[in-house]
Amino acid sequence: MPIKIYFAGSIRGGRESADDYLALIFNLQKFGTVLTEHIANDALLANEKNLTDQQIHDRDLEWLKQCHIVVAEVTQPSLGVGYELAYSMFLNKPVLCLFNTTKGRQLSAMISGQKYFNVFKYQEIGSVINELQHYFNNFEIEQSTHNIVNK
Ligand code: 6K6
Repeated sequence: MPIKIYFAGSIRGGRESADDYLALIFNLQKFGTVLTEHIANDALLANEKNLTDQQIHDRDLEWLKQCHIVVAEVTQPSLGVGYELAYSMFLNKPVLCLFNTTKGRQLSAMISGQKYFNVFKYQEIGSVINELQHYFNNFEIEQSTHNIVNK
């Protein structure tokens, strides 16, 4: 069964990191199915506008429950992403947060101060690709060793 990945990135919080989301989702698709491909795709995102906020919220939480791993790009502050991170912890999902240190921002202490989240700081997207490879290799080894079934 392919790994289901929930990618989180800012939408209404601002789209300054949208190019990074595109590169990240492209690379994440090498490791599994990205449930939230629309986050980097403006055409798909436009379709989302046909849904009510409640439909978006309920659907996204359903995907969060189904996923095996959460990967969040957290450079651009976003209430929605913060909420998804807290919810992921509540659901016991493995979480990898990616933070670009070159954008003049500081990561919220509520994320960097919570040991549950794996925070990877990067300067360019190439180094994230290596980190993803490492992270997903470990995840697969853990899954086969402990026969973890993520619900
Ligand atoms: C399109 C353009 C403006 O609003 C939309 C439709 N909104 C959303 N569509 C899909 N997922 C959403 C939407 N709004 C929030 N989310 C979820 O919260 C995504 O999974 C993102 O990871 C996160 C973004 O939250 P905000 O607060 O930055 O919007």
